Amino acid sequence: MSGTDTVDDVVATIARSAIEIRQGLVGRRGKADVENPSGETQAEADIWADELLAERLTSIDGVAQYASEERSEIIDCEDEAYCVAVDPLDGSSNLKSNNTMGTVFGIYDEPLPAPGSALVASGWILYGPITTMAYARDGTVTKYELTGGEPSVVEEDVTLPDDPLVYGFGGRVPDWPADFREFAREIESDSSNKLRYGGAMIGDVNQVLTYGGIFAYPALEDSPRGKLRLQFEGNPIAYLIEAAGGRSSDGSQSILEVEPTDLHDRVPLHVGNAELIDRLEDVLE
Ligand code: FDP
Repeated sequence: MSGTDTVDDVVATIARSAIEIRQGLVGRRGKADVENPSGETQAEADIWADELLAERLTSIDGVAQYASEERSEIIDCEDEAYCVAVDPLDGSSNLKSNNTMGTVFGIYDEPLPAPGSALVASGWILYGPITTMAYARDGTVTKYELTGGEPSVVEEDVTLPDDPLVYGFGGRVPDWPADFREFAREIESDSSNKLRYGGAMIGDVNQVLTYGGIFAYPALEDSPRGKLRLQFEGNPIAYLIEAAGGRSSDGSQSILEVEPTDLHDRVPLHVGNAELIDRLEDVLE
């Protein structure tokens, strides 16, 4: 991962920066008294991590655009090739309690906002007991451990385990539409399934990648597009889970097929083992 093309350079830069981001969280756990384009109060660390990634990624040859969940406008660069969308700190409300968080990235070969079908690579960093990266490119997923030097591969050709084990659903239960509630009850009542919900999408999706199962942040009664952002969260997660043999859905189609209308569009997100997403789509029909 030392960098042989623009995509490699982008991923190597994010992997290196992740170590600094992790260390830089110390002293930056407070609120910044500013809202992001989705109306959420930003943490000091959200803004800092976004600025650090913006500066580094826009200086890479071949990067045409940088966009982030934490800024309203796209940064246009002089080069024309790849457009990078990041969620610099996913799950930053976990900063206060010192629980898992992540960094999510998608590399598109079309100007943003772009559909997930324009992704050429995506991945996430997980700030857990150790720092790891899951990375998808050319239909395969690789897991790395990051320590600051060259990322070390811990698993190649990662696929979702065949027998699903875990589930995690975001949003308040009373806010779920009746059909999603029915699906959730069905999953909960199967004694082979265990609840895993930590409040940071990346931590919860990484559980699904590791153990098999399903993660969803569904449409809500008063927010039919759910909470998660299509460019920065939905598409990169869907691309990786599909590359690992799973499925993604916005309720009726792959998230990668959703046409964006705005950079900060939201999307109902459901990802996991194909059989569970098939069942979900049957119930939501
Ligand atoms: P956060 O607001 O802390 O950044 O991306 C948004 C996100 O976290 C996801 O990581 C997480 O799954 C979800 O929001 C949590 O939302 P709830 O507090 O509604 O459960």
